[in-house]
Amino acid sequence: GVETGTTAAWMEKHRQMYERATRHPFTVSIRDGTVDMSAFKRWLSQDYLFVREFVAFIASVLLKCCKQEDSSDMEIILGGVASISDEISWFKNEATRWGADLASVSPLKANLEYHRFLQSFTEPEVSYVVAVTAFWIIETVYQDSFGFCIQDGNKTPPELLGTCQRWGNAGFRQYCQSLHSIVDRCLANAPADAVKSAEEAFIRVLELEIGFWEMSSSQS
Ligand code: HMH
Repeated sequence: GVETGTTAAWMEKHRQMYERATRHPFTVSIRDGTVDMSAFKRWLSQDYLFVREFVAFIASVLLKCCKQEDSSDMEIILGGVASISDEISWFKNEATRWGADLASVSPLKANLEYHRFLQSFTEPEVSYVVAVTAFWIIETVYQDSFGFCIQDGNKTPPELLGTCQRWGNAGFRQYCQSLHSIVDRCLANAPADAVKSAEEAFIRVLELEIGFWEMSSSQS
């Protein structure tokens, strides 16, 4: 039959959770044009803090990649490092536009929980395959969520199209596909215990992403 990667099997097995992360009422409300703008601003400020933590995470993935015998994935991951720099500037501009004060924002519970998860990857004991799996699914949840907001039939408010395009554009989709290929190749060569840890990280990211949308859309 057709050869499918390990990630395709996970996507099947955890489909419901993947749907909850990528078709969350918050992002669907952006697509429907019914989004509560105070929720959007909360998401924006909280995601700025997330992205600042994400820098150290990507750096740790890059470091693990460079320590591999075959470091040919380096260019793709460096692309992620480069785009995060642009992303931080984008958040600052966007916050100004929406009147959100980034200097005074503190991370909410779900965000702190995500920070702790990201920080755990800086341990040298965490293998490259597990880290790059987490990296791929973190980026993919945003690509799929915001990509949906710019697909046919959307009623996304024009002032939010820039946000959706940031993660929904073709270049970002291509970058996620490159990460996907890396993950499937690494998993194909990984020992069973590493594959198991990678699947656990995959599930944990989905849970944390759901929690992040929940935090953004509901005042708690
Ligand atoms: C919470 N997940 C979260 N924020 C992001 N910016 C991304 C994923 C994608 O970079």
